[in-house]
Amino acid sequence: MKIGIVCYPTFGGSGVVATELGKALADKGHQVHFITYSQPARLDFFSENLFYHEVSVSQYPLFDFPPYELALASKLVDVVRFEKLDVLHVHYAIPHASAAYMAKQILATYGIRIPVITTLHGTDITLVGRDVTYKPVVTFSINQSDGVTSVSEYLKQATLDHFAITNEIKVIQNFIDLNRFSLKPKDHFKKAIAPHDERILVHTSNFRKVKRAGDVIRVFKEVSSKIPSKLLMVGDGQDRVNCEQLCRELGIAENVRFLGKQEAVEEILSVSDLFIMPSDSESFGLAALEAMACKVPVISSNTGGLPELNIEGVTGFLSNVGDVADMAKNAIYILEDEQRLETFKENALKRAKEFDLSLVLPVYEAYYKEVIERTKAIV
Ligand code: GMT
Repeated sequence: MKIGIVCYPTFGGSGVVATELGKALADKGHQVHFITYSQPARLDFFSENLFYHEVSVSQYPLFDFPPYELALASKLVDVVRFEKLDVLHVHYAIPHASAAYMAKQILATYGIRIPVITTLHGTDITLVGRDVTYKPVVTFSINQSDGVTSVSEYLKQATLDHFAITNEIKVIQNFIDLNRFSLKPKDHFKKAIAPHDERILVHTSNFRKVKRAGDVIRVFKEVSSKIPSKLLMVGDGQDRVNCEQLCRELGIAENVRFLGKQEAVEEILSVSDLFIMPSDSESFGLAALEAMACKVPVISSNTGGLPELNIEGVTGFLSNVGDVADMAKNAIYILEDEQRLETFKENALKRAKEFDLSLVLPVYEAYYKEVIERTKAIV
C-alpha cells in the first residue's frame, strides 16, 4: 500500500506512535509518506520505502496566525495526487483531521477518492478538543473520517461521552518495538548515577501540566527519606523549571538529575528500578509501556487508560491523581525488598510483551485494507 501519515513531528506520544508505525510499515514493504512541518524526531535515517514531505507555511505580514491547516491541506492534495496514495492516516485530530477533510474535498474535484483514517491520541479529545474553540470542528472531522481509531477503550468512551459521534471507533492500543526497548547492559552508567547501589527512579515526559511532574518530585522526597535512591527526570517542557525549583525547596536537588530530551531513552530505562507517572489525564501511557519493556515497574495514577496497561499489584500500583502519599507508600513497598522488586520487574516485561509491535502492526494493515475497500465500494 501507499500510505500517507500526518503527525506532530515532536517528542510527543502521538508523533512517536505515528513514526514507529510508519517505519514498521515501510519495513514490511509498504511505501510510507510522512507529511508534516519538520522531520519527525525518530525518522533520522534512510529507507527506500520512507518519504518525507515538508509542509512550509508562508509568513505573510498580514498573518498574525499563519494558517498551517491550509498549508497542510494543500500539501496533502499535492502528495496524494502525485504519489498516488491509497490512504491518509492522520494522528491527533487537531488540526490534522480537518485538514485531511478539506484535502479530501479538493481531491474529489480531481476525481480522486482518498480514504482518511483519524487516530485519536489523548488531549485532542480529553483537553484541547473538548474546548468550545475546537469542539464543532473536531466532532465534524471525526464523523467525516472514513475510519477512526483510539488508543484505548477509555479514550473511545471519552470520545463518545463528550462528542456527538456517529462514526464507529476502533480501539488499537499503543505498541512497543521490543527490539529497541529492552534491557540494555549499561552497568557503567548505573554506577555513575548510583555509585552506592542506590535505587533509581525515573520519569520521562514533555513536562506539560497534565503530567504532574511536581508529584514525581514529591513522591521521590518520601521514597528517598526511607530508601537510598536517585531520581532521573528525562524530557523538557514548561514545568521543568518549577520541578528544579521544587527539588531545591525540598532539599533533594543533589539526588535528582534533569537529563533533558534524550534519544536513547531505553538506555536510561535500562538502569532504572521504578517509573513514576502521576498524570492528571493519560489516554494510554506510552512512556510507561516503554519503561515496562525495559523491565521497569510502574507507579502511576489510575486515570484514563492507565488501568488498561498497568496492573495493580502485578506490574506496579495505581493511585488517585494527586495522592502522593499512596504513590510513595507503594513505591517503597516495591523497592524495599530485592526479591519483590525482581518479581515486579519480570511482570512488567511480561505485560509489555502483550503490546509487541508484531501483534499490533497486522491490525493496522487489516484496518487500512478494510477502510480502503469500504471506500471503493461507496464510489
Ligand atoms: O494527548 C496528548 O498529550 C498528545 C499525545 C502526544 O502527542 O504526546 O499523547 C497521547 O498519546 C500517546 C500515544 O498514543 C498516549 O500514550 C498518551 O497517553 C497520550 N497523552 C495523554 O493522554 C496526556
